[in-house]
Amino acid sequence: MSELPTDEEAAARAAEAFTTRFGGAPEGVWAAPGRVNVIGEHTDYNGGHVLPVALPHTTRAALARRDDGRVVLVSAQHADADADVAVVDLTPGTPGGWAGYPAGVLHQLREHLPGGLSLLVDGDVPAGAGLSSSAALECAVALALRDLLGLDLGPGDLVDVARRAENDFVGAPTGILDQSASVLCTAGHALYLDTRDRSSEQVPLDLEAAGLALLVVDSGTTHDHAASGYGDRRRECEEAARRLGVGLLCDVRDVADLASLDDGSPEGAVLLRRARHVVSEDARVEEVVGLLRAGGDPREVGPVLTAGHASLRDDFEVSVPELDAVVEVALAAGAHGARMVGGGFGGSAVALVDAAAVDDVAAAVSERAGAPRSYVVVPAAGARRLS
Ligand code: GAF
Repeated sequence: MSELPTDEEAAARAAEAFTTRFGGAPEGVWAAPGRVNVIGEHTDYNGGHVLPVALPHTTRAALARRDDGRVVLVSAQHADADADVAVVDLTPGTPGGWAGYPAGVLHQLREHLPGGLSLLVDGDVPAGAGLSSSAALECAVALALRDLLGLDLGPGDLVDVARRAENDFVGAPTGILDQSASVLCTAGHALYLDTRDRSSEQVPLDLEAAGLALLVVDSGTTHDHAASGYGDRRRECEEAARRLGVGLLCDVRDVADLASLDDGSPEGAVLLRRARHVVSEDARVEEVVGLLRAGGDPREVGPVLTAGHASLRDDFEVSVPELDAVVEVALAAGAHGARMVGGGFGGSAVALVDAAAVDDVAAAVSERAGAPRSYVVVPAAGARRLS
């Protein structure tokens, strides 16, 4: 569990690295966080609800305009992978790698771009751990460009710019969960978001007061087929909705109304399982929000999280043995509930644990499930200007 810099320290570090690299000070430094979703997985592209919190881990973007028609993108975390591209040559896929995410945002806003841009990125959102390091990067750059160029973009517009960068430039067919969390979350709250009409509510989440902690556990695994698996699930959900005659799967409110999907074919059985996860998961979001709003003991949320994991493992089939092991070990070590988070096929899990048991649970998942890192997460602030 590593120490994170304060906003002031993070801004100073990014500005100094920018000056070292580009020979002049940046015009500002912006930050956006990664996220962990409390519950509501694979509901965002089905018109359902999500309940993320922002991580205290952020990605910082230090920017300055330039006048030679080029965008120069450098990252403290990818020292040998600078990108230097003419503004007119920004096209989906070019540049690729880490630079594709900020470049995608620049591409979205290209008609507003000045004669060029220098960008330095620094951050501590764990990459490849299912904690939305890519959305943090996109959102930091989108907010920076809005402020720097005086663009008339509200929070929802920033979410869309960042999400389209990911969908259209990088080519990942994600929903709006990650970018919404990074832009809209506030400290001390979970964001209850209806992904269909975009209405949202900040739900107070003071676990410390209840003697609890959210422990995020990086399983240490990422799987090559994460991207293709995600796309497959999206297509299966669309096909299930089509067969049910609804626009989006979350139009169905009761799993009993999914029975017609099972037409006796293997494919029908698969579609029933996929749809059952989505519809039951959306109900779990409402259940958790109901429990938190009621102000009772947040420990009651635990079994709902664990049920969410079983659904992602058995019905949606996006877990992997490493994540299942983290969940089982965390529960055996005393967690009130645990589940994998994010798209799946690797990445992280979250466990709801008594504050006094954090060290025991972290040690257990490290020793018995091989998890390399754990973080205690207090719901943090969304994207913001640092300097
Ligand atoms: C990934 C995607 F980017 C999100 O849009 C969401 O679908 C999530 O997987 C699953 O809930 O993080």
